[in-house]
Amino acid sequence: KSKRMKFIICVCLLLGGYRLAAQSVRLIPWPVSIDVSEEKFELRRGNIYCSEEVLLSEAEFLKKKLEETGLPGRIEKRLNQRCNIVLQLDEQCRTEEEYRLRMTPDRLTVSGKTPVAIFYGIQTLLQLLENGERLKGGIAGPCCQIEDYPRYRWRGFMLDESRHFFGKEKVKQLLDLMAYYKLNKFHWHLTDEPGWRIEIEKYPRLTSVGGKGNWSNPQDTVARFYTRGEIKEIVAYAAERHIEIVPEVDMPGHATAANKAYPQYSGGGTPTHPDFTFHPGKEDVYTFLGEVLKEVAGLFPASYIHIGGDEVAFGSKAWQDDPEILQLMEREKLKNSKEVEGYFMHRMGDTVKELGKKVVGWDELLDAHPDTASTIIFWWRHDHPEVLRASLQKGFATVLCPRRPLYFDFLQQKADKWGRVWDGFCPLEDVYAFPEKQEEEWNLPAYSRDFILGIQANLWTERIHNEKRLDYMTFPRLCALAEAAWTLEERKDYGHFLNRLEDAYRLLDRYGIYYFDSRNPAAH
Ligand code: TNX
Repeated sequence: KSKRMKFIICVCLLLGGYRLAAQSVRLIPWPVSIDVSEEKFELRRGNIYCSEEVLLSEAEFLKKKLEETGLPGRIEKRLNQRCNIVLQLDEQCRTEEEYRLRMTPDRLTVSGKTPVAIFYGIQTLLQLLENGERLKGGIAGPCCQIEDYPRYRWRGFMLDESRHFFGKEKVKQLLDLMAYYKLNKFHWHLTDEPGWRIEIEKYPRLTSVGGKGNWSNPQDTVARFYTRGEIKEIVAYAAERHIEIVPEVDMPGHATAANKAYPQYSGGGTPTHPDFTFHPGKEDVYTFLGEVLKEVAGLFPASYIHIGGDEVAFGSKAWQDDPEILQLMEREKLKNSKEVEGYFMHRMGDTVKELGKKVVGWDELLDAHPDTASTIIFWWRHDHPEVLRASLQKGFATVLCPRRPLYFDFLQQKADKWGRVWDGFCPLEDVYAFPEKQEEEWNLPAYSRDFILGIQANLWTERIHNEKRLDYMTFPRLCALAEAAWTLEERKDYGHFLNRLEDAYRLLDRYGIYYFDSRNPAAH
């Protein structure tokens, strides 16, 4: 009996020891499987070998990052004794993004089926180095064997630069951090009421006139926007980090900035939202927006264009007594403004498809009955789970970005002073627990879950008037989002995550980012 007891105690100690060892390695997002051994690696330089030419850009990326941490790097032409980092394609991995990291004291090997998988292996490696033990002229840490792949394919973050404009350095910093935490879609909200932020060659007034003004200061006299050159630069920067940028041109509502530049396309609005809509009854409007989308499609290689479609009712009352819209209604047998909106979205959706792209829209787009094969729905109205159910039941690829808990313009706690509230807050813990915590309320049929493409957080910026505020509202919620998007449900553990956040805080300090500190959540 006592022998058996001893055996059980031994097993417990071993397992406990293993758990502790695994927990001493701190990664965000937490991987699918990790084994930590007693052996240690020591890295004093990176002699990187990659098995195929397609991996060269990943090797270059790694080399640059190693140099930033003070380790000299070089890319080796042939596999030899010196090579202590090996990147290699491996057909055994099942999915596109799945990678493996094998470590021995003298070699770290990252493998995967595709360059993107290798890229994620590199991010994991960089985190291990970031959190490793600093030696004189090197970094050491325990050898780990990791197998990893994401829970969701769409791991997104949206930034609204119409309400306030932040510029390319801030965007690049966000892309850096997104990549580090394995997020892969950057949704760029570039047009709305206060400002139009993307240069369109054919319609220069969109930026020269529409680019002036922001939420805090509508009278701002400087036009703030991205030139075509800057857009290309940022797209390339994101591509190096395997982030796809999804541009949004919001229509037919939220169109005020464009209408300020070209009043002939305005469909009117209300006293609180003047010139809020594009005019759905004028053919010229479809030509104008078709040209805009054509340029946008040329600038962004992503296979999607987001055409908005949200909150049109804020301005479409003005349509009710417009003679051209009444004519359109008669001609197309449309009964009300909602159907006019559907007609408009259909036509613009067709334009997007003709450009060879998929249509992305806010969940109101469902009312226009788009086709399931080429449309992605963004469910944002958290208080309408029936909309999510409808989207999934009809088979639409659906991205979950409900206001609660995924709107990062919403406050994280009661004490915070400046931000939006919607019958509650969006605390770190709720972001982390998404979607399991909410899922019970949605009542989704099991099969319909397969249509959930992924999750995304949205940073609207009416109340984000400077970079410091942007940082405070984004971090570390972005880390929680990343883990919610990547880590398998059964591997999530909030306590463990808070522990690992220590490393994120150190990194954010180094970046000079002003974040919400979960260890000391004072009001800001
Ligand atoms: C709703 S979400 C909006 C945005 C606002 C946001 C503020 C959505 C599709 N439309 O225009 O900025 O709420 O939280």
